[in-house]
Amino acid sequence: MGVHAEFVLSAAAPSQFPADELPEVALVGRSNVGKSSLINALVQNRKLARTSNTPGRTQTLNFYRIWPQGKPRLAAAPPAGAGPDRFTLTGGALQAARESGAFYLVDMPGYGFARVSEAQRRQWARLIEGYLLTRGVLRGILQVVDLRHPPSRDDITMREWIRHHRLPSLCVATKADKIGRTAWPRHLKVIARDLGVGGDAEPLILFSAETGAGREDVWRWVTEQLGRGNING
Ligand SMILES: Nc1nc2c(ncn2[C@@H]2O[C@H](COP(=O)(O)OP(=O)(O)O)[C@@H](O)[C@H]2O)c(=O)[nH]1
Ligand SMILES: [Mg+2]
Repeated sequence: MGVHAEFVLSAAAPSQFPADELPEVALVGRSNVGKSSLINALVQNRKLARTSNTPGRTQTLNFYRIWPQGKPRLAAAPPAGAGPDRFTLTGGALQAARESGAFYLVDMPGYGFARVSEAQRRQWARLIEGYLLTRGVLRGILQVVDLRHPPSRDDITMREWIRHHRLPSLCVATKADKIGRTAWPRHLKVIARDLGVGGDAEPLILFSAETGAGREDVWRWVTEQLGRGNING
């Protein structure tokens, strides 16, 4: 059976985050960089996460539940009801999820789109920082950047923040298919230099949602993180 992935919920505040305590890996990166496409490519489902050409403004965290070995039949439909509880796995379904290594990929709202107010920016920072620093089940962060361009000021700030807080992270340089292969090493070098990534502690991987390049590497990193402890535990 292949990987099964399902959208679970969008959360605008911590009270709305899933409560079933499966481990989580979060994706950060600027709006339109390719976070949703990376999720779709990773689980090989083009229709799971919505991708778009226009930078989205929704300030929500989107939770996708991933079943690496397929979804067991035990995991029945969630009970009806209101609020985040209705998405929460319980009993036999939760047990099955744990045993089969299910986890969440969390698509974070993109940073660095131009026309937002200072108040919106602060709200964004509170939501993101609150999540990344206090989420007990968080196991790692995928920072997504564009292989074609030098990292933006926001990419650098994000990387420094991740490093400052010693959070385990993988830097993924995506859209590799948009430039020629012979240019890859040169572009990777710029990203490694500007972000200080590429070593063992903060690895750098080339990716393409279009061709699937780097998919196995990202999957392996995520799997390794899931086998480790919680980072805010
Ligand atoms: N050619 C190519 N296009 C990509 C890739 N990743 C994302 N895109 C495109 O870039 C745009 C933004 O992608 P999306 O995943 O929605 O970005 P997000 O805002 O970070 O979630 C969409 O038009 C995608 O089809 C990639 O690896 N290769
Ligand atoms: Mg997206």
